[in-house]
Amino acid sequence: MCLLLGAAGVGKTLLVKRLQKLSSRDCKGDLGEPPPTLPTVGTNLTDIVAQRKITIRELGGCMGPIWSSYYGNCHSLLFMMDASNPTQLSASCVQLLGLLSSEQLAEASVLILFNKIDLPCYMTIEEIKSLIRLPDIIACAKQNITTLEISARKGTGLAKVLHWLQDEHRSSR
Ligand SMILES: Nc1nc2c(ncn2[C@@H]2O[C@H](COP(=O)(O)OP(=O)(O)O)[C@@H](O)[C@H]2O)c(=O)[nH]1
Ligand SMILES: [Mg+2]
Repeated sequence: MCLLLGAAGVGKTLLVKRLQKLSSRDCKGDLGEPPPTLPTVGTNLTDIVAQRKITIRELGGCMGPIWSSYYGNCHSLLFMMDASNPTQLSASCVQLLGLLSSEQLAEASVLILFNKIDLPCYMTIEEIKSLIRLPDIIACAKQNITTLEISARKGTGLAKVLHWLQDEHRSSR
């Protein structure tokens, strides 16, 4: 099980739809137009077949208070932030610190995704790093943390997300 967490509207649903398309046989590198998404009510489960079946559970930002009830069998964690929204970044950072300090997630591998880099006003990873002091966060965390800049809309970086998932779930429990 892979958990996908992040504030509302950062692009989680679009990401899973894109990953599903990307991993399906009929996608020959062409993602096409981004499919419409509706705000997720509660939680959303999606299976992706990338060599083996990986189930991604999206949990909406407003479910933050009960995120921890899903930590139990979480092997990997995707944490998504909106790189075009500096005000939301700091709030997301607080949520991220909470996740990283959770005992139940101590063994999980973490991929932090900075989405929406297709927007003209997005912050680069360097800017975000200094804003939320990312190097300190990574140095203090028990987990293995990777970061990626992506655009779920344009498809930028999504192949790397899929590879990360494949790697993490290769010898999965
Ligand atoms: N410009 C841009 N918009 C995006 C991107 N990813 C998602 N969106 C849009 O952001 C909105 C919220 O997306 P959604 O996947 O429902 O967010 P969720 O609440 O995190 O599940 C939708 O209108 C998406 O089309 C992206 O990479 N770039
Ligand atoms: Mg959603």
